[in-house]
Amino acid sequence: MAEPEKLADILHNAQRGRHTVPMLTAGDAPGLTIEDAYTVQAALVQLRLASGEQVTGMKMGLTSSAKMKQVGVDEPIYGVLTDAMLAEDGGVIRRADLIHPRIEPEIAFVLKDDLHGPATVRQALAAVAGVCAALEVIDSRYQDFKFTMPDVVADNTSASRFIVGTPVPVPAHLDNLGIVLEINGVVVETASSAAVLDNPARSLAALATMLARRGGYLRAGQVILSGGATAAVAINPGDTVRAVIDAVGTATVVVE
Ligand code: OOG
Ligand code: MG
Repeated sequence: MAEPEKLADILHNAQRGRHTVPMLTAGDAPGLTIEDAYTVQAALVQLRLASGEQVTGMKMGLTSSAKMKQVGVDEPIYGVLTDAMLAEDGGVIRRADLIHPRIEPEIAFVLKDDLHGPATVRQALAAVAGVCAALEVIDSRYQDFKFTMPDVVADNTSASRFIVGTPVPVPAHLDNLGIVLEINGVVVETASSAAVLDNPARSLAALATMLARRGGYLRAGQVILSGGATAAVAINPGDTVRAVIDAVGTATVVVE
């Protein structure tokens, strides 16, 4: 592989310059493995930290068949969330800051304790302070939003913006909650929380387990996105987007 720092630079510059780049596997790093890709992702996050951002959470991706089908990649992946990606619930994001953004409704967890993997669903839930409705804005740095699994991992799993609603205590059952994505009051996608690995708490446990393989863990206070339950939808200036999740609540953002 080319130097991870060099590959991270390509993606960092694309994000900051709001332009796409060819897939790394199609040019600078044809033999990029998943393992290498997580090293590139870590270097990419370092570039953000060096410019003053702080890690505030993590995200799972490709945890539902709707998402796997949309992008043609069929294994869960994870990425890192920073404070610069967080938009306020009910707040505004600017289309002009982004490349070709898409939005998806998710269930998020807020942790009250550190969580080390490998973890069971029960252990994962024991570390949870609350559950929130969330929206994730993904914005692949690759042309036409097309990538292989190592490419999307290196690109911090397309992470761009996220919005979390008010946390509520963990509902008794998380495995069959209705999830609705509305744009300008019109329902554009619906799903059950079962779409996310049968239960979004399983996604949280799987994340802790995957992180443990690289010596990482989840920290108290972090927000964890469990993965989109529906396909992601393109957003445009003027859109008001809302995720509505049974027994959990809502998260809203306005695109200007
Ligand atoms: C990769 C990110 C996937 C999710 O929730 O499944 C993701 C992508 O679709 O660009 O965030
Ligand atoms: Mg997502």
